[in-house]
Amino acid sequence: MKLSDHPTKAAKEQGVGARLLRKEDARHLQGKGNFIGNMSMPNISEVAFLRSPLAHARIAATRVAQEAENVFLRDSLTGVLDIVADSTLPSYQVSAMPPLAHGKVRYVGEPVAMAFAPTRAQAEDLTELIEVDYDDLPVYVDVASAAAATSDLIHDEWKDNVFVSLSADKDFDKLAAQADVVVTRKMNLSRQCMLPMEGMAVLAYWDHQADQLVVYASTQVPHLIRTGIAQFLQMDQEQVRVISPDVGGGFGYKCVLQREELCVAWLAKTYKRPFRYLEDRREHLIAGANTREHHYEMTAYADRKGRLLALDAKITINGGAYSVWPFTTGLETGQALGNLPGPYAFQGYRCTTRCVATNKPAFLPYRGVARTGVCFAMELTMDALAREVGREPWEVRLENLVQPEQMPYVNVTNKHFDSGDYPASLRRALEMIDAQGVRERQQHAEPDGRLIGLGVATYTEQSAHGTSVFAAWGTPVIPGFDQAAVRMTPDGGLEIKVGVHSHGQGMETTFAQIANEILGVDVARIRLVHGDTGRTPYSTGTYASRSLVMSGGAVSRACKQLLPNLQKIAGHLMGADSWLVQFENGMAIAGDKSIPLAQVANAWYLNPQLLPADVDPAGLEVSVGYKPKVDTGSFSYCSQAAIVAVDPGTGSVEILDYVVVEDCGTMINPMVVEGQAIGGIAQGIGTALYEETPYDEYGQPLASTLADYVMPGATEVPNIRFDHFETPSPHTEFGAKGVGEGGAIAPPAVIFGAVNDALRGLGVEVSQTPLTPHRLLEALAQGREAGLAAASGKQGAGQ
Ligand code: MCN
Ligand code: SMO
Repeated sequence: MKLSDHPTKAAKEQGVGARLLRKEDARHLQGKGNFIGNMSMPNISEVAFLRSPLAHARIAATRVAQEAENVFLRDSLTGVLDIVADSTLPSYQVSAMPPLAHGKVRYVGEPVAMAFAPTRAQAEDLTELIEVDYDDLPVYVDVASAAAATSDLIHDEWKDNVFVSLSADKDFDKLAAQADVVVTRKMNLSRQCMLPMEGMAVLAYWDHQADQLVVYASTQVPHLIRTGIAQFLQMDQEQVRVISPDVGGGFGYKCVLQREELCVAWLAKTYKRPFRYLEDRREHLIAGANTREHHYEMTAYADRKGRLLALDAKITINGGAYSVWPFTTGLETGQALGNLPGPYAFQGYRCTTRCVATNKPAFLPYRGVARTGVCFAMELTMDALAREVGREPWEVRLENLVQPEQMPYVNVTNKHFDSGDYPASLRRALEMIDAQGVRERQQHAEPDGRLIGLGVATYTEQSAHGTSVFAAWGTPVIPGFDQAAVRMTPDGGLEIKVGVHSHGQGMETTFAQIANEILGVDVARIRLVHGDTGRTPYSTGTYASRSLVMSGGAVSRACKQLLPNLQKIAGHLMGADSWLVQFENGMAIAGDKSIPLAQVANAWYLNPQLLPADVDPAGLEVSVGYKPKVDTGSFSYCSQAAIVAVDPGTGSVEILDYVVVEDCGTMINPMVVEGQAIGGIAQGIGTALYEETPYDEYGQPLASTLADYVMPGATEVPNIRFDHFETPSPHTEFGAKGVGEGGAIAPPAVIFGAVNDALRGLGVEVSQTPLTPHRLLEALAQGREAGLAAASGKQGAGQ
């Protein structure tokens, strides 16, 4: 149903589709957020960690000075199990991640010991009273050396340094043999951090009244953290309560159980008083997990028009030292293998994807999860193919995109694209960016000597993928249904409880909009309760852009379930037929009669003598579970295009214009959707141009402060222009699809495409993120050398 056709939509300014300001912003703008770093508690101790100075070494001996109290090594943590994230994937090798390093260290910054004291500074001083003797081991920084190693493996009991490898082959040989054109390219993405504004944060204490361990954790997945803490501390789950208060960004960094969280929880369990650990920026940059490090070897087989027949790909992921709980290295590997074909309709596919262990921090899912890498590889391959067949990059894409009349479409990796018009989104993006105008502009030299280029990319964003997909990725925890508990208050307000967590996505507003759409309660009178395992239904939490579809879907279902009883009570009170009753703007309305919703609620709770005899005793409070009919995920899609100016003198790249044409089905709040995309694009620009954690040959990280780890700021993010399509998903409530990660998927593809377009006269192609001025100048110099060599070769031949 189109929004404008909705029966009650006309009167609504708050329901589905409204551009409502976010409710949650007021407290943040006033500095009144409730973050773990702001909390105070009597007798709290602050925790510090001693971290490994070496990337790979055996711990030969440890000595703790006699005066050092409250200092802990692995052996002192009695009753704590190593964090083990097992997988059902056949090739998977399990890594046990001890809460503190045991026997050996596997990356620089790995926690080796912990201390607590009244202040963080004192706790840090205590860690200096611990001496560790290390015996160096060979360090594996890159995937090639790690994969080749046969001794001194990162995990002693493994057969090689490979976490997991997956492969697919669908009609590859047959279709590749029909190709007229073959194009081969390599692409590389560097390691980077995630850098939420707030780093890891955990505060734990013992609640004597409830006889419970209470853990405040800055997390996207409070229920999973509870499950994990109980599992690895060997406690019953009812003995543990996890609260995720205001969280200063997660982006994937906070969807797993961290060993520091487990250590602090153990302290509170053991000493029955409060402890806190706050990761500082330097710890995050060095030892916080990092992401994105993918390597691609791509070969495309196509006909003369650039129609792709088959694709051959080798993907290698630098997975770091450990597999994280609960998502494992199988998640990134499976996502890469399955999503590489993108929005294209080719039929022949051969791909192997390996995740290799190295002496770097564990690899984590980061906004976009693998799809930023696969989109980069796929789109640069499309660009290369276009050049090979002498067509525009968008012409070749239009040739290959899944067509609207093919929807729903099952692609070569068995992804179920539910709905949409992919080519139309690309055409609209080209129109908005004025592709023809750029081609004309490129005919003339720019007055400032810069080179202009145009880049485009189209991608699908699998969102809210559920049971069958995670089961195929073999993760130890698999999402199923999500619930929402909805209760009308006695004065006609609404309380909604969900197990997901909002940490910037605006769910306190958008979920209220969903409830308003159905029950007509003013958004200001709707309270979203989330982030507390003691007060909310179980959920595996917020990741995979699933919260709206899953929990939002449950909110919709729960509100709908309240309707019949509300109608019955309201009809009875008004003397009207219950089926006639509608709810709008806080009123129950039947024809020309109306009463405030508050009066209906009051009758149920406090004046039951007024209720009809056949009222449902379940009342005005329900808990409803939901998952979409099809659990393979709803596929949002998007085309992005950009114009860049490349300065061949300085190697700098300026983004002159950036357009986005996205379709996430029905939008609950278009302003929130745009905000999500802009945030993601800013992060994608970071991946494309700035962010990198380089390592030296000893595995020492070379960017440990924000002076050497460069992030895009306001001046690097252009004004992003939008258009929206709204093709409802046939499978979800309101036809909405997830959108939280999408923005971050395309920017490296778009920006590199644009730079390569700008450089095409110079015979240079760039394909390694981030495109720093240094890398760009190096590529230009190589291009010049190659050009000179070719020219002198020709001269030589002529003489
Ligand atoms: N939305 C909407 N209409 C749609 C789709 C979504 O109005 N058709 C709204 C939703 O109601 C919600 C927001 O957009 O308010 C994002 O919804 P959804 O796509 O369901 O994503 P999640 O809420 O599950 O958020 C997770 C996703 C992920 S996986 C990462 S990583 C990420 C992201 O969200 N981390 C973020 N966006 C982030 N934004 C902020 N500010 N901080 C993070 O840590
Ligand atoms: S990386 Mo998002 O938490 O799936």
